[in-house]
Formats: sequence, C-alpha cells, structure tokens
Amino acid sequence: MARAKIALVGAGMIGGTLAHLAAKKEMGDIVLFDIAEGIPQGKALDLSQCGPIEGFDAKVTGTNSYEDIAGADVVIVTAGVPRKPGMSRDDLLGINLKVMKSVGEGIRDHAPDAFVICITNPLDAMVWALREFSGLPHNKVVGMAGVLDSARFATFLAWEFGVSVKDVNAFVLGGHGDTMVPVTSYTTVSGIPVNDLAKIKGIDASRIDEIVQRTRSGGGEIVGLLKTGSAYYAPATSAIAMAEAYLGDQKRILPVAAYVEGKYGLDGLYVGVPAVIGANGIEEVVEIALSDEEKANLKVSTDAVEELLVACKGLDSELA
Ligand code: A3D
Repeated sequence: MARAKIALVGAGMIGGTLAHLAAKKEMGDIVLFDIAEGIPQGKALDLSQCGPIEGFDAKVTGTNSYEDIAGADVVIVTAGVPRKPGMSRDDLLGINLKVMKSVGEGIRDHAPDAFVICITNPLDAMVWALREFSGLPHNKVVGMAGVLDSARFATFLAWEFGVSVKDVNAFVLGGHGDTMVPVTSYTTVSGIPVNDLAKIKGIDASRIDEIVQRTRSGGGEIVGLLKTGSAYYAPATSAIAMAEAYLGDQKRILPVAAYVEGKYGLDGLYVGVPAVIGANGIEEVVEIALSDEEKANLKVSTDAVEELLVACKGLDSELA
C-alpha cells in the first residue's frame, strides 16, 4: 500500500512542529509548503536528518509550488500570520483571509480529495473561508481549536486537583476566542464530574471558575510570554491527533470546528462542537444536552463567530 501523504501549508512554527511529529509517528511522507523561499526546504532538510537518529522512515520535502501537494491525503493549514502581544485573534482577519484565498485555491486545484485541517486564526472564520475558496465538501474541511482548548482546560484542572492529566477528560465548545465555552458538566476525572471532585477535594467552586477563565485566555497567556508569536507545540499536537483519527478511521469524538447545520440551533456555521472523525472526514456532529446557562454561553460564542463571518463576507466580496 502506498504511504499516506501529508501536506503542511505554512512551514512556520506550527508547520515545522507538525512535520516533526508526523515524521516521528511515521504517519506518511510529508510535504512542507510555504511562500517564503528556502524555509520549507531548509526545515525539510533539517527534519530529514532527524530520521537516522530517531529511526523514522518518512520522506520530508519542502516546496514553494502547490503542484507538490498533489494527491495529499491530509492537508494541514497554518499559513498566515500569528498574534503578537496586544492583538486579538480577530485582528488577523483581513490579512489571513487573503491567505486563505490562495491556499484554498491551491488545495482545490491540487489536492481536492484531501481531509483539510485549518489552524490559521481567527479560526472559525478562516475555516469557513478555506472551505469556500477550496470548494471541498464541508465534511472534508475542519478547524482545529477544541482539542487544544480542551487540553489547556485539562492541564489546568490536573494541576489544581493534583491528578494525572491522563485521567482528565475536558470539554470545550463554541468559537475559538474569548467567548469559548469550557463545559464543566461534561468534564470528568476518571468519570467523576469535576464539580463533584472539587467538593470531595474541598476545592472552592470559584477555583473552577478561575480555571475556566484561564482556559479562555490560554492562548493569550502564551502570546504574552513569547512576545514574538503564539503557541505551537500543543496546537500541532492537537492537529496531529485529528489527522490520525482520519487516516486510521478511528471514529474518535473530538471537539473540532465543524460545519453545523441544524444542530445546536445553528444554520450553517463553523463552530466548535463534538464530532466523529473517521475515514469520511467529519462523519457526524454530536449534539449534547446543555443546561440553560451553557446554552446561553454557547449562544454568546456562536454570535461572536457569526459577527466575524459578516466581516469576513464583506472582505470576501472585495477579494472576488
Ligand atoms: P508562523 O510561524 O508565522 O508561520 C506561518 C507561516 O505561514 C510563515 O512561514 C509564512 O511564511 C507562511 N505564509 C504566509 N502567507 C502564506 C501564504 N499565502 N501561503 C503559504 N504560506 C504562507 O505562525 P505559526 O505557525 O505560529 O501560526 C500559524 C497560524 O496558526 C496563525 O494564524 C496563528 O494565529 C494560528 N494559531 C492557531 C491556533 C488555534 O488553536 C486555532 C493556535 C496557535 C496558532
């Protein structure tokens, strides 16, 4: 059987980390694409030379030509610009929308059968734009955010409870922004709801609220520390988990920015929801029961995504 082909569009901090992870896991052959000349080629050469030390069999190549992504099974998109301190994800809208146009067209022309995972911010709007520009089916274009946001939530909870991160199953819904909805009612530690475990451990409910807030601003916390860009290790790790779910037909239920039509009262919007990922891409959006408060919070979050989409559609007509 031929090896899988993984195309990484954007060979910056996340792109390079994605390539390293995918090579180490021998997920397939890897093509790093970027508009910056030399960067993808240099990173590919450097990563290839990890092979003899780490013992992986993966061909890693770098390119500035979309022709080289032809036949990719998975395309992961990080092309664009990241945040700097003081910037919100939404500040990136105009510049990254133009990038999504060229990337979407490149995928449409050269890798139309791929499963496409978008990471570029502002995520929920960029995944919508990438789908529009590529013309691929909605089930084959998805955004990575919920896996990362849930991992941040799980990390902070594990620290607070003094338990292994392996036992924390955390859930974050909604848009990938300050209004995201960490859902404590579906967050458990080895099956024990976190609010119950907090009571058992004598942890005040206000601490859980603080952790919810820290999760919401988890990306900004890292931007503030790095000063020159945003997080990349955990974002790359999250997208790799999604790519593995697709390539291995794993039917994992992961929180992802999927196209939601009908469920959660939404009428055609990309937003963070639990979804099944298997060989057909996004195979099902899972609608979970939410309390009135959670529903209200989700509404605030989806309204923020819709607002961004309006801005996006305005700019989109300028690009046409
Ligand atoms: P960075 O290291 O700057 O890499 C971006 C790369 O994109 C650079 O190498 C650019 O040369 C390249 N690029 C720019 N324009 C194009 C183009 N038209 N075609 C191809 N390549 C291009 O950024 P990064 O890797 O740190 O972050 C990439 C994106 O991910 C940013 O938009 C971040 O905001 C976003 N991000 C999202 C999350 C989520 O959880 C959704 C987390 C962290 C970062």
